[in-house]
Order: sequence, then C-alpha cells, then structure tokens
Amino acid sequence: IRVVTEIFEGIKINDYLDNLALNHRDIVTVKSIGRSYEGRNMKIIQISSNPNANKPVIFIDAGIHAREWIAPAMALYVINQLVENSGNAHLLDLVDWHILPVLNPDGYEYSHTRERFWRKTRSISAGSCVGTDANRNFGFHWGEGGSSSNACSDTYKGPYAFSEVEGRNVKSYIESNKQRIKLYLTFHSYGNYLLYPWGYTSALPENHVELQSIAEDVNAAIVQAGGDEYTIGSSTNVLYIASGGSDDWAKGAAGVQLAYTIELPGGGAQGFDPPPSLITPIVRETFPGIVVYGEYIGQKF
Ligand code: 0X9
Ligand code: ZN
Repeated sequence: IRVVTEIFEGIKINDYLDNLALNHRDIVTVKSIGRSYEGRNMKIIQISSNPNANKPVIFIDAGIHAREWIAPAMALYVINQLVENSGNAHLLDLVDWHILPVLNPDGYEYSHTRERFWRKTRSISAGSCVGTDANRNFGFHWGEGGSSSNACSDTYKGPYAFSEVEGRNVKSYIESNKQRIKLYLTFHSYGNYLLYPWGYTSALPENHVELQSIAEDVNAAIVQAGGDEYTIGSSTNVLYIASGGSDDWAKGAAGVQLAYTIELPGGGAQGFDPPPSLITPIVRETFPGIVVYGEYIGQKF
C-alpha cells in the first residue's frame, strides 16, 4: 500500500497530496497554509464531493509531535481512503474533510535524519536549547499547568503563546474556516486514548456528555475492527494536565465545540516506533473510528 512508503520519506508526502489533486480534480484541492520555521511548505488537502455546498468541515491534523510517526501515517491513510476508495464516497457527501498530515514538518524531518525521538519544533529562541513543544504553545490558557518554562524541556511552552509559526498557520486557517469546522481531530501517539478538553483544568466542558458518547461509539467501531480498547475522557482527568494544547485552543478560543486528541496505539521499543509491519494493521483498524466521526457530523449538521 502506497501510504506505507510515504511514512519514511517525509519529503514525499507533499508530492502524494499534489498527485491526488492532479488525479482527482473533482474532489481534491491542495493548498499551503504557510511555511514552517525552516521554510517547509505546510500543505493541507481539502476533500469534498461538492466544494460549493456549505457543508460542515472536519479538520484533522497530525504530526504536531515529530517522533509520533504513526500519526501522519494515520492522516495519510484517511486521505487515501477518502479519495481513492470509492466505497467511502458517502463520507464526502455530507462532510468536507480538511487534513494537514504534518503540522511540524521540521521536527518530523529531524526525527528521520538526526534524532529518532525528537518531539518539538526546531525553532531557536533565547538560550541554548532548540525547539518548543507545539502542543504547549497554543494561545488558550497558555503557560498554565503541565507546561515547562525550561527551553531544554520536551514540554517547553515557548517564549510566548503562538511563538511557533506552525501553530500560527493552523490558527489562521482554523479561524478563517471556523463557521464551518464542526469537529477538530489531532492525531498523536501513543497509548490508545480518546481525549477531549480540557487539558488545562480538571473541570469538564459543558458538552462533555456528548463528547464522551461520540468517543464511545468511535471506540466500539475500532474494537469491532480488531483494535485495542481506548481509554476515554478529558485530557486532564484520564492522562495528565497539559496547557496550551491545540485541542483546548480549537474548542476554547476558536469555538469548535467538538475536539479530540487521538492517541494512537504504541509499539516498538519506545512506544513511538511501531515496526513497519504494524503500520498497516493499526491504520486499518482505526479508520472505522474516523468513519463514525464523519457519520456523526453528517447527521448532526
Ligand atoms: O502531552 C501531549 O501533548 C499529548 N500526549 S503526547 O504523549 N502525544 O505528547 C496529550 C495532549 C492532550 N491535550 C491537551 N492536554 N490539551
Ligand atoms: Zn503527541
């Protein structure tokens, strides 16, 4: 399957998106949302069976954390299934899909070429250490619990909210489409968690019952497809407190009512490095969960 070969060659991901745009002009548009700190193009793919209808949008990103390679692989598999498998055409009728497979391309590249378990961006701020945790840098309750002021920490919050251009690019994109974006999904690894806001407080959002119940349906579909059970709950309550996350920002600041961090299954020595033989099984068994999200948004809006 082509998706698997893309995973190890980050530079080819943008080519895959461009080729889809060429070969599926009717349903695919590829745009750049801006450039990364080191100048890499951040390409987003918009998949729609009728781009002129004002359909609800599901926004998905992956690869905020460089070393979590299964996340961009998952995003690419979702893209592959939505565009190249006509059996999923119904998912394009009610919903438009906007997918950014690599949010942190500099870190992703660095984790392939220099340091396999690099997590952060590659920006240089004051001090000796490189990089900010892009998932501690979003501007909603930025700098509160679970984020570090130490530039050498893997959870460094950055010098100020949205200091990272990659997060700023996502912010602008979501803000310009926020009337239509009904669901925000961000792929991470690892540990099989379906997390909803908040990550900055143990308090629950007003729609937590809905957030919980959708996640239970998503989990059931994944388990049905042979996947392992997910732990479901708010980030702070079932994982740990961590402020400045993209999901909290999407819900709390951009007003996207439904937002989830999906911690995909682990594998390998460190958990972030499932062997290549596990990539296809993982993305295959997880896709039915994404279908559940699509059908839910389709029927609700
Ligand atoms: O710590 C994180 O950023 C995420 N876990 S990971 O192991 N992939 O690093 C969880 C983020 C959950 N969301 C928020 N805390 N807002
Ligand atoms: Zn992560």
